[in-house]
Formats: sequence, C-alpha cells, structure tokens
Amino acid sequence: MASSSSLPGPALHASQAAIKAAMAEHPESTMLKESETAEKQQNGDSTIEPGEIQELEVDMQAQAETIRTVFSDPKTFNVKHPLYSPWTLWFDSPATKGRNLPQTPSTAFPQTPLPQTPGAAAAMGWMEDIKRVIQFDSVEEFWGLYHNIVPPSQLPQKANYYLFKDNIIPAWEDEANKNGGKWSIQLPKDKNRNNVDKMWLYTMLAAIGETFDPYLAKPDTPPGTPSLVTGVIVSTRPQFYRLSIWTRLAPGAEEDSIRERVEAIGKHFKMGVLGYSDSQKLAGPLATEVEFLSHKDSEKKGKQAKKIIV
Ligand code: MGP
Repeated sequence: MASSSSLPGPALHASQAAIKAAMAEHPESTMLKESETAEKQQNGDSTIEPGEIQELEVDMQAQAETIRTVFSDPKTFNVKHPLYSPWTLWFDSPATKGRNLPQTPSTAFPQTPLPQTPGAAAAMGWMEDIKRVIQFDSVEEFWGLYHNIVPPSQLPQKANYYLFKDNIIPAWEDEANKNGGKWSIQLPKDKNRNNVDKMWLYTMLAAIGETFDPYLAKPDTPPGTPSLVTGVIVSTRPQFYRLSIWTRLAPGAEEDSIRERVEAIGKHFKMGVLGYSDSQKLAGPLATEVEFLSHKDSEKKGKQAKKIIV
C-alpha cells in the first residue's frame, strides 16, 4: 500500500496509523487482507492464487452490511479511524481578544471553562483570549475540521492556530510544557503565501499521526512511551508566518539523550515535513532557520537565549 500511495510522507503515516488502529478495533474487517494482497501482487508474490481476490470480494460484500468506512460510504459511514490520542484546536486573533462570546450552540468559539490541567491556573491571563474551537479523535473528524476552517494564508494578522494534545493547554505554564521548548521557523509572507497552508497541513498530520518523534519508532522503545511533542502552532504576523512544534522536554547541559531526541524532531520537521534538505540554509530577511528555544529562554525575552539550529 505504501509504495503505491501519492500522499506526502506525514499524510501517509497518519492515514496508515489510522487504518491500523481501526483494524485493531475491527479485526474481522478485510481491509488489511486486501491491502496485503495488493502489496503481494505489486511485489510479484506468486503465492496469491487467482481465486483469492474473488473470495475477498465476497467477504467485503458481507462486511459492507455492518462496516461502512468513509472510503466505502462517505455520507453514512459508521466506523471511524481513531487517532493515537485526542487533539484540541485553539485559536486567537485580534478579533477574539477581550471578547466574551455568548454561550450559544451556534457561536463558533463558545466560552468553555479552561480544562483544569496542572498549570492551567498560572496561565489564566495568557489563555484569556485563546478560544477552544473543537476536540477530535478520529481521522474523519480531523478532515471535517480541516475543510471547514479558514486556512492560515487567509487568517488576519496576529492570529494563531494551536493544535494541542488533549488535556494540554497551549501555554508554557502547563505541566506538560513547562520543562520543554519549541522548534520554530519563520517564513516571509510574500514568498510563502502559496506554501503555508500545505506546510501547516503537513505539520498537523505529523503531529496527529505521531511521526514527529523518531524515538517512538525505535525497536527498543518501551510501548506506551509518550511522544515528546505536545502541540503545533501556526502564527500569522504582519510580515511573516511562523510554524512551531512544542516539546515536553528541552535539552539541558548534560542530557545528551534528550538533546538527540529533540534534535531528531527538528530534523524531521525540516526535512520530512517541510521538505527542505539537511544542509539547506533558510535564514534571510524575515526568515529564520529551523531553531529550538526552551520555553524558559523564551520567557527571558532575548536574554542570553541558547538556540539550537538544524
Ligand atoms: P508570542 O506570540 O509567542 O511571540 O509571544 P511573538 O509572535 O514573537 O510576539 P507577538 O507580540 O507578535 O505575538 C508574545 C508574548 O506573549 C510573549 O512575550 C509573552 O509575554 C506572551 N506569551 C506567549 N506565550 C506562548 C505565553 C505562554 O505560554 N504563557 C504566558 N504566560 N505568556 C505567553
């Protein structure tokens, strides 16, 4: 299946992960068998008998009565492809600042109480203008959301989308963020108006498909190890866009393994997600390299910040 797909890397990973997760919930489904057969056929595997495909088709027909995925029935599907974890989209812009929106179901950004995550109280001031848009936990809901919100290229100046793992708020103060930092890249608006929407899409897909942290794919990583990534952000500013990846941990002087893992995220962001080459220099007028700054250094506002660049 992977070899025949034209999806970009992060999209492919997210959709493969989703399909695997759906299969785990519905082992009786023939989807995997079908894709394995297709893969065998592509590889010229001669163990496939001519009758095998026909048999699968019969099975699929029987299954169709109970399992309707978005692929087989885009309108009334009853099986969703779960993500590894739920995510929440947050938003702020000059238009949401200082506005107490009424609590009606039709309001795009209803005022909902801030989740009581550890650290939420300390971030109250910062979170005041950031509105929770929606929480989702399946591939279908993600695409539904994606197709119904304004893309970054159309957002007003000084707006931000924050896509964070459920129960983590987009604030330095959150327990999951307070020892971490962010990879970010600044892209001049004039040269990137046509790229930014795709870059943001691939960034979101890498986040929800959990492909950002290569440590998780190592064979000796204990199962259930959480990704270092807590959320991703796109920001529009008068002259540039900024994409950011927030991490749970930031390298200290002595923590080599953390540094390696954080740097791997930055490299994956630069090359796997944004499509630059390893040695490509990106900094220029209004543009930065892909660079990492701990939240503690961000709070210091420029005083002796130790940046890592990939
Ligand atoms: P910013 O929006 O991340 O940076 O933070 P930018 O885009 O360089 O600045 P802008 O003015 O163009 O928006 C801007 C300021 O918001 C910071 O200097 C902090 O004062 C505040 N701030 C940002 N973040 C991410 C946080 C946070 O997580 N917690 C708190 N308390 N303040 C924050």
